[in-house]
Amino acid sequence: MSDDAVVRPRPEAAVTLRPAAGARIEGGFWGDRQRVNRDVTIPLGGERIRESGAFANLEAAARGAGGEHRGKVFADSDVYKWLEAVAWERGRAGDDERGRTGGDDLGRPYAGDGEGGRSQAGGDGLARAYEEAVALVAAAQRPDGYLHTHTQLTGREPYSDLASSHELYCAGHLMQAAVAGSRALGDDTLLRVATRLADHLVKDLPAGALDGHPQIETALAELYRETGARPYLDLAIRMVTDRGGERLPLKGHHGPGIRQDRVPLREATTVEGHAVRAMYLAAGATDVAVETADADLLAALTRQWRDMVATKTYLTGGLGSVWYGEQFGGPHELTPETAYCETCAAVGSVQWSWRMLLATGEAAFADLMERTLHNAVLPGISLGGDRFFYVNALRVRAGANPDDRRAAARGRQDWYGTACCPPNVMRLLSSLDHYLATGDDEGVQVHLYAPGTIRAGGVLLEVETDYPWGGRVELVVRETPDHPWTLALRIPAWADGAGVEARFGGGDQRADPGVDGRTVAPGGYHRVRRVWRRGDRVTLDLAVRPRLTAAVPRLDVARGQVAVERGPLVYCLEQADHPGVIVDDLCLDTNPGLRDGSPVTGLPAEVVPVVARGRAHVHRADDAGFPYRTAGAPREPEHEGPVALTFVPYYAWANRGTGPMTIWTPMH
Ligand code: FUB
Ligand code: ZN
Repeated sequence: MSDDAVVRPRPEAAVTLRPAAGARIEGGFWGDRQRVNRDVTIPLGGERIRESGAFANLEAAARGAGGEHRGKVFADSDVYKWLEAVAWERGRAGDDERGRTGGDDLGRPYAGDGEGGRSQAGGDGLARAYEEAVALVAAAQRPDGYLHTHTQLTGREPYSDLASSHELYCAGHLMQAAVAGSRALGDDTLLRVATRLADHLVKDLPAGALDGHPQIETALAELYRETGARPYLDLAIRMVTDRGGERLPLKGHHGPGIRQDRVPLREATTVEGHAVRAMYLAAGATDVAVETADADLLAALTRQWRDMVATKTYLTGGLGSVWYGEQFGGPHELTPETAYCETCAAVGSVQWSWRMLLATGEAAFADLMERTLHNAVLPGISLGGDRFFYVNALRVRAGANPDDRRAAARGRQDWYGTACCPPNVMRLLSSLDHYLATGDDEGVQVHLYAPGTIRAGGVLLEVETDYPWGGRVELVVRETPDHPWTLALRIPAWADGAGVEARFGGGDQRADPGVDGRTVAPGGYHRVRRVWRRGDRVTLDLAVRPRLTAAVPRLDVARGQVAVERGPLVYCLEQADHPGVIVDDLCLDTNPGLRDGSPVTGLPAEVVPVVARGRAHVHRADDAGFPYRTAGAPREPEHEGPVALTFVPYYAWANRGTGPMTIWTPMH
């Protein structure tokens, strides 16, 4: 995106923010991940959350009992995120029952009264578990609408410790679950709970009060969209405006930045502090900017987003390089082995970029979403869907200390005492269909490529692809209005050499300058406007092939090193593929280059590895002493070689045991 790109809020973006019932993933890369999410992760997550005591807290609150609260102060939010995931998932199952082309339109999903529509699909155990949990949440709510089990069970005064209590953070997650229940299932049970709590906030929250952990801002905006109740949006506006005034009390060594309270959002030039909090706040502020057509606020957010991408984003899209306080580091402080890259921060980043995309239509936002989804969200969950990473390091050294439960060196974990990440991945995967495409008066914009269908404004597109393994995407027009409309296809910034060609049905075989087989420019949308006919077919070739990526010099921890990427996927060297050598010692020969390899043992057959030739540095006996020597002093032999290098997609690492791994590989 160029610096002078027009930044203008588009109030209609609020409409497209509604989930795209008409966009539907059917199998393929993401469909597989969604299937595992539905069949393994969501049921298992429900059990783990029950074991953590979060349901017991709600039961105790429902009984009006005081006493012990189990788990973290934000334990309620685990239940709410899980409920949100289940609601979206059940909505998708409902789509199955309606048939593939069901739903209404990108802008008005689930419209109508559910004639064959909102079945209680997923009909079975999941539906029952959902309904019981919703009833429990409703029962736990105080008669005056207040709800936060930690406060209720410990008898603390509501809203008396907002800097730490996470009361509004939990309220926000409840609201998002409620919005999902309403949109996906047409069920307003949770929505009624959420609006009573929101009304309590509007009435009883002390003037100027803010939560130490932003989250509620975007939730209030969404609740406003769902209900039309303006006070909810007004409260979100107030919270976004008041932020940055150093209002929150400080704790320990932390300054106000960690709680996003150091610089007012309109003045901020970068992101700072706790990465998840920063992302959630930015997403909420973008909602506010769009709803109020506030161009200044959107310009400030754009500035911050650009600076984040330019100086504080890992190659994976991961965010946060400082473990202390789970924070952003300084510019270009992007050390691979101490990367924090919390999975939740990646989820928050997708949410923010999605809102920026809707507000501006700029492809750069979709580019970051795609990078982050594949390489920063997905690594947070195992291929089997039952083990998780909270922290996503870009490098693990031989002998790395596995003591901290979050340490990548310890491998994926069954669950975490702070279990924010797993249910965040669940809700994102179960709602991923919503992020594929948008529609407006111009036509249809396709942002992410997955097999399935896209329905918008009288258009029905069928998409076939095995992306990201292959770069070919076939889009077939199945239904179309008679008037001209524009098909906008995102060409990712990495897609040098991408091409588009078309076959028009309906007897119209004229060449079209937009689709004549020529190469199209990466880093934007390729637009084709015409009167379309059923059966028209556009083929996009995104030229997916292995490539080498280097970092700017200021990112000195990566100087002299390269990363392998292929399409939207970042690759890594993993110990499992390099017996007899240690990954820490490997370096890459760029001659004869990179090529696609054959399937590797222990990973699904469709995973395309990248192979290359490399060498291993010799680790000599005297290297085990003081590991420094006079610069330039001869050291023979330097290398053993050649070594066959196998790079695998980073998201798939640590599924075959945990050992050394690196995304950046030295060139010598
Ligand atoms: O504070 C709630 C969540 O716990 C944060 O978003 C995560 O970073 C973890 O600290
Ligand atoms: Zn998390």
